[in-house]
Amino acid sequence: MLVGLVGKTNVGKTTFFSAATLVEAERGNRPFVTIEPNEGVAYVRVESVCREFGVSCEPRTGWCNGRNRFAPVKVLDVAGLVSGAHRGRGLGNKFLDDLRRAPVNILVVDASGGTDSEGNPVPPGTHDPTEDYTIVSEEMSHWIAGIIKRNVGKASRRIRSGEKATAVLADVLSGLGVRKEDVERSAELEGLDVRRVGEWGEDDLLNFARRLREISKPFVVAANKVDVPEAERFLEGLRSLGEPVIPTSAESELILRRAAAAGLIRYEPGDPSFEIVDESRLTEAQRRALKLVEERVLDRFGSTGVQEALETAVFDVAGFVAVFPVENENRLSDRDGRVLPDVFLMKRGSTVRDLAYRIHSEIGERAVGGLDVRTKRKIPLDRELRHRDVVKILARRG
Ligand SMILES: Nc1nc2c(ncn2[C@@H]2O[C@H](COP(=O)(O)OP(=O)(O)OP(=O)(O)O)[C@@H](O)[C@H]2O)c(=O)[nH]1
Ligand SMILES: [Mg+2]
Repeated sequence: MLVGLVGKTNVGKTTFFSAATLVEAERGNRPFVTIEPNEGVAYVRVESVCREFGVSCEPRTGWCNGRNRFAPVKVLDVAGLVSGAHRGRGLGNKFLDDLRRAPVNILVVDASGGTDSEGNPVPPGTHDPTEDYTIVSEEMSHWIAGIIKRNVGKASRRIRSGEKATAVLADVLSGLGVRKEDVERSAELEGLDVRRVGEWGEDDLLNFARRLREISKPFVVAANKVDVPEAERFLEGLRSLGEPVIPTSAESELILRRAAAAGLIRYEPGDPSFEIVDESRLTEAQRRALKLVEERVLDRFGSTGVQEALETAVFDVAGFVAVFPVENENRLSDRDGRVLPDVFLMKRGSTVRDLAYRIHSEIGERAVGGLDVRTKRKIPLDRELRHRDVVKILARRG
């Protein structure tokens, strides 16, 4: 599971990335600091099943605090965009290709209104951040339109030779996770005939790409820099854009995660508060920074929002479910006795068979069904997985 971070330049994407993954990467208050993408692992919370079964998790990756199991997701931070990127402005938009594999993107905007259209710092409150949103959704639409354009000759030939038009176009865009239904729906909404894609004008193509972007590349908007008081006035406007909006302070999350890693505070991602371990170990500057995070972010918004943005993206928007595979249904362990070693994030609609293949292709081939460990009932290979299922795969001997 990959979550992409997109946005205008200088809005805090890399800060969000570092806060979520604790991977160091260059940040700075100027446009185009990031050039090459940064990839790291963040964790989303899944209510753990260990308590219910009276066992203790022994995660291979991530961790469990008895309440929540933290499941790994990859996060990709890419270069920033400016308007006209598809015409080569700024760093262009070709790097969006890196986001092909992401079923959902977090669109980071500077909700404080403190960066202009070009990503230059301006006084907070002077730039409307809904424009940050428009720049990115438009550039993503141009990116999709560009992919179709590059392939339109080949696609038209395939259609003329009898292949179904929607299938051909979905195939051209399959790297983006676009499905036939998405192509059909977008064309229908725009009143376009996919069989004649070769004759579409620029506007037809772009309108089609906009629809397709909405349907197949959804956003969660991270309204970032809410620690800056001016952000308050822009939240309503951002909420009217029709996408989920999560107020975030990536900078605050980074401060908290680092302080926790250094043993200065007790804090887990997503917590509404933190606890100072030992006052005397804090410098005056650290004490002041933590106080600001508490007053300006945690007390007002309930959390830094970074965790909530990730979880909204993975579970609510991309619709993934978390599944716990086990080999021993009594001990909830793998073959080596390791208790609840994994939690897999699986696409909505994934089945017991998909889980078997995810464990190992050979297990996938030998699987004959599953066991729902909660009910101890057998379940068929085509049964859809549900969030927090605990499943044992039943397989023929190899
Ligand atoms: N006040 C405040 N500043 C933030 C926050 N997040 C990031 N910043 C600041 O915003 C500036 C840009 O941060 P980056 O993370 O480098 O932004 P980016 O979107 O990755 O920028 P590019 O890679 O250059 O496109 C830096 O000065 C950060 O310290 C936040 O939550 N609050
Ligand atoms: Mg960056």
